[in-house]
Amino acid sequence: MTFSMKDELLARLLRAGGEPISGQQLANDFGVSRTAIWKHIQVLQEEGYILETVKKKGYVLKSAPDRMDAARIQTHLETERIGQVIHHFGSVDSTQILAHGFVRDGAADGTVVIAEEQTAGRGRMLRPWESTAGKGVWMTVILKPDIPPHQAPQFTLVAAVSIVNAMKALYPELEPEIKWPNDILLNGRKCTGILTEMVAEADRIQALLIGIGINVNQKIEDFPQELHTIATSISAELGREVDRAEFVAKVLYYLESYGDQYVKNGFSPIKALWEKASATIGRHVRATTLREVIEGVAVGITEAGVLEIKTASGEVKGVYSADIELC
Ligand code: BT5
Repeated sequence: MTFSMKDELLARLLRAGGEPISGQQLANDFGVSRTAIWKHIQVLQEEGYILETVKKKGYVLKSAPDRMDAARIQTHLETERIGQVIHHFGSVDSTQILAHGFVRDGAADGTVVIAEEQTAGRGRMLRPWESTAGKGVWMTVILKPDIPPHQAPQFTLVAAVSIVNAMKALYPELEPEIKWPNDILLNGRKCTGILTEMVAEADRIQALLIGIGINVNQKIEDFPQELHTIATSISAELGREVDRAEFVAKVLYYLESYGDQYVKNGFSPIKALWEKASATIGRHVRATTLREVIEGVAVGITEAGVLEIKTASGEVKGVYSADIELC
């Protein structure tokens, strides 16, 4: 794992489980001065970590705010690649924009860019994505799978299945459903959106940027008025707040496991999981594409992840990309 000095220090304090660690010990271990350690302790305090100095014994972590610092996520991480490098930010315009920069700078496969707040979070076709400070998971996962560019959209479905399974694993009382292609619904309201972008050459993917926005600890009143009836969060449905760092680690675990399975064994196993969680299949839908509006019954998805809609005339039409209304 790649840690910044602050994260390394936080990881040590978390591992100490309430026992004091002396400033001198930390200074020796990190090969820096005690003043340097103290400066990082101050940064942690400014971020809301409550640290006490026990005389002659050292620093004790008393309580931690709900934040997604790399060290916090990595305490729960069960992956080999995804999340080994995590860039965590306070406020950014969009993790997607930042991730493009990291890709240009040669980011490793599995690098995660995550923020507490986005001021210009975006959805598909540059629609705004509401990203309240400290309440959600706003992250972009950079992947470098060995697949041809035309398979990239399937990774949206891989990500959807991963998030659904992470939710079910940690909060079994929830019943998440996937609305093709990129929404996850809880009780019919949108809780998650996924935006998959790609940097590619003609026949080779250089990097996939999987943008994931999950409403976690918002109350309905935290959303802007226009989302009050269409959006929800994990905590609004559960009736309690949850630990975002633990949840992120679980999402990354399933993303690695299903992503690897997809690259190795193809789309079939993912398709089966996707269909199990689908809110779309078997429903009457209205699909608005860039060219037309198609109405009918969603009958399935193909091996390529294309949605098939059977219209009133009996014709089955394939939809590659659209906004779907469940009628
Ligand atoms: C999406 O677009 O659903 C993809 C959203 C991806 C967001 C992530 S956050 C991390 C990364 N960085 C970014 O800048 N983006 C990604 P789309 O299907 O186009 O849906 C957008 C629509 O969802 C908007 O027009 C609103 O109606 C609605 N919406 C906006 N914010 C929402 C929220 N927080 N919860 C539920 N619905 C929302």
